[in-house]
Amino acid sequence: MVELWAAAEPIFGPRLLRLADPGARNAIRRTLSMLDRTRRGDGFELENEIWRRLEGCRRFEAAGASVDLGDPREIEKVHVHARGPGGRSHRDLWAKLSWVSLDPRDASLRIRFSFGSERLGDWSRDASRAVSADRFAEAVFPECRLITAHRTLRRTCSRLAGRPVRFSERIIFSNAPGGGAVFHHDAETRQRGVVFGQLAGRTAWLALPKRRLACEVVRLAGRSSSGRRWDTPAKAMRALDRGDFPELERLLNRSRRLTKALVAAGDCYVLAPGDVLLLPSHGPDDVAWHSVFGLGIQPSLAHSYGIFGAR
Ligand SMILES: O=C(O)CCC(=O)C(=O)O
Ligand SMILES: [Fe+2]
Repeated sequence: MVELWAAAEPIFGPRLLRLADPGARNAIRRTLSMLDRTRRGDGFELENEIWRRLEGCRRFEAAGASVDLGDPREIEKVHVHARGPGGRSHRDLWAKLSWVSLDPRDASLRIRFSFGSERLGDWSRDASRAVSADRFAEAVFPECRLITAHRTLRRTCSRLAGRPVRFSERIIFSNAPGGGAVFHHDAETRQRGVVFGQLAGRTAWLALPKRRLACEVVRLAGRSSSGRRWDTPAKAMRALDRGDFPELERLLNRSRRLTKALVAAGDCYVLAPGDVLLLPSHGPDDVAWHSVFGLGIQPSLAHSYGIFGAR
């Protein structure tokens, strides 16, 4: 496993999460029904839902709701202040509900927990406020504990990261059938990887280290008319970074040839409830790239957390 992690290979953990627990089952059912209400509209407001879920919890104080008109995918952002122990408080923690895709046919949703200014990247600079945002996520969605309180999973991530870890920048994903995320990576400063836990429904993943993906790009398209831009692995790595070549985008996200080649090479994972996928990230070139598709006929539910070194 250590070798896979070092090579930025995804690590699949089948049937790891304890979904039989009745509390967890109820929490998952409740969240799926909340996401259904979001899709239907019907006057659903995340703000009301959050305050209902936090009733009697004195650690968080309402701080309003907003919508970023510059982000076409955002539906609603709910802000709170946290009352910390010893009077210490953390201001402007938030939960942001948005569509995953810009494609109106894709009803996939996500809820991200973070704090402060998104555009200024506050999340990357304040570990103690991040821990408050993690607690906020856990207070609203107790099913977080399926991952955060999983001793073996936590121990494994710590062993791989070489130090104790915290799970922050939490995102809840609900992929609609046929919807999901195009090829991307999650390399961020200080983020050592991502842990993704499937709680309901199924998702299919194409996931592999960027260096191997670059080799596939060369093999399948390096001799095409515009392929001179990616006819060596080194050039393909840079082309992947740029992300603005329509032909490369088509190959990555719309080509049967690439999908077939990756499936044949063992780079496709189908995640069922209870399964976990770890996506290592050691830097911009040594990171697992991935794309995700919702399977089945119902929207899925999953949690995805950034893995960070704990202080
Ligand atoms: O489930 C999705 O739509 C995307 C998941 C993902 O990219 C991640 O967890 O890093
Ligand atoms: Fe991702």
